[in-house]
Amino acid sequence: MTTRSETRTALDHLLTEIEHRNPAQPEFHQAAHEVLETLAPVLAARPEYAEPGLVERLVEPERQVIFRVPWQDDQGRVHVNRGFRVEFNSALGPYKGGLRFHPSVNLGVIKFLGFEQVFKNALTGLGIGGGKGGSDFDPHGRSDAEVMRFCQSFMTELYRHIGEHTDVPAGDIGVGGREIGYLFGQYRRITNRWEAGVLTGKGAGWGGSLIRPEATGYGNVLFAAAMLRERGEDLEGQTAVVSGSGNVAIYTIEKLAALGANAVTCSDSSGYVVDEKGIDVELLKQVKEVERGRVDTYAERRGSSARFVPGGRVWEVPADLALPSATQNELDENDAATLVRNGVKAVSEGANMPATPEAVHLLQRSGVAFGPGKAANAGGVAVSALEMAQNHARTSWTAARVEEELTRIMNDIHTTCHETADRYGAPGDYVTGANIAGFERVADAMLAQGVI
Ligand code: NDP
Ligand code: 2IT
Repeated sequence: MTTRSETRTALDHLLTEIEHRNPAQPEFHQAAHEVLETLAPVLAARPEYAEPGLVERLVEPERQVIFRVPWQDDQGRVHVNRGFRVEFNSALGPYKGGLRFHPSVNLGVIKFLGFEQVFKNALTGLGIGGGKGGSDFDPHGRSDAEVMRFCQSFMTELYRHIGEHTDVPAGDIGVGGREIGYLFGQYRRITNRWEAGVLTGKGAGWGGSLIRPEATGYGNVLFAAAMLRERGEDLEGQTAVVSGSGNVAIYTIEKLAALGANAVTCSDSSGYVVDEKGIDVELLKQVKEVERGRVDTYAERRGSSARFVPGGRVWEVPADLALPSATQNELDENDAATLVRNGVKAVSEGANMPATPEAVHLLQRSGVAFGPGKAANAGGVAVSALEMAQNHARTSWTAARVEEELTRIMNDIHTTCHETADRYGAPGDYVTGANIAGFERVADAMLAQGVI
């Protein structure tokens, strides 16, 4: 029988090996570290998981594709971006995960996102493997025509790697309904197939699921509500700080309001808005989704209740809840200390890995309920899997039915994480619960399917 300390030593060796074999990928190292450091109890308790090579296979993507994406801007100048698709693990189903278009994208970022996705998708229980992709293309300030040409060029290479039974991309930062439309159009043209299930996040009139745009934000609020319920509280009357002002942030703010809470902030990379009356989500949608503007425009239009703080971080605004919904490592140890000082009760991650490891440890030590992204933001990919199910059945469900399923799935994920944490001696630790529960599902499938 392997002891926990022997297991921990083996995991430490593996982490060192991961850093050597994957140089200059700090985000991937961080994601691997955050998962592996919680697995010792399950590896020690269940000898089948300590089988040589299992964890080593789990941290190595099944396939990684990098390609050139040339495109012409409106002046006819040629630009060359880099495209990525990392197909991480398909033990539970076709690779599934979004595409991110942002100048910070590189292989390490896509690998961290793909690795997280493997566990997240397992937690949904819906038969989807994990993958992620994207490009260092920056859509800010680009015309619709430029974005279209970029998407067409990107798909002209990507199409050969994806398919409804192989790999099913969707949106992430910088990729929303507009981009999915252009990508789908080019896939359909190249392949001459109406293969609706090859991409999710499509328009509702041509195969998209109702509630997919809302699903990540709504799901995160439902997860936060479940964590509060566990402590005998609910959302009614709570104040929340939300970062970001994109897809996830907008629908987080909307659902908080629907459940009686009040989001008082939103942000983008230029700074944040604090709105004493609570963010007016319709105005935010108009500025961000219709006009593709910035949050300072929201503050200008909102009147005296709102103020734009250039360069600041939303975490300095006192609140009961914090829902980071912008990007990785946007909430560090100092931010966590500020939140704790201001009496925060729960932090639930809408973004992927927004809290640094030091911030997570500080929040947990301080008794704050902490929902890790791979559990709390799984509602988006869960409804993507429901979109695939509707596509395969050539049907579409009502919004009420999708939302009912989303609610059930988020509550199930909460219960699974909570019970798994209890079972492995870490009560209330959703990070350990999510990692171990996701790991068990993927590892069981990998063991059953042999060394591949
Ligand atoms: P959007 O592109 O719709 O919005 C992103 C928001 O985050 C914008 O307000 C953007 O501001 C801000 N942001 C992005 N990068 C940075 C940065 N480096 N520094 C500061 N602010 C930044 O993306 P989403 O809302 O879809 O995604 C937000 C997060 O949620 C990501 O971590 C994503 O991986 C995660 N997520 C998304 C899901 C989905 O279904 N869309 C599902 C699960 C998780 P600016 O415009 O100034 O860059
Ligand atoms: O990080 C994520 O889970 C997403 N960007 C959504 C992925 C998806 O396939 O819907």
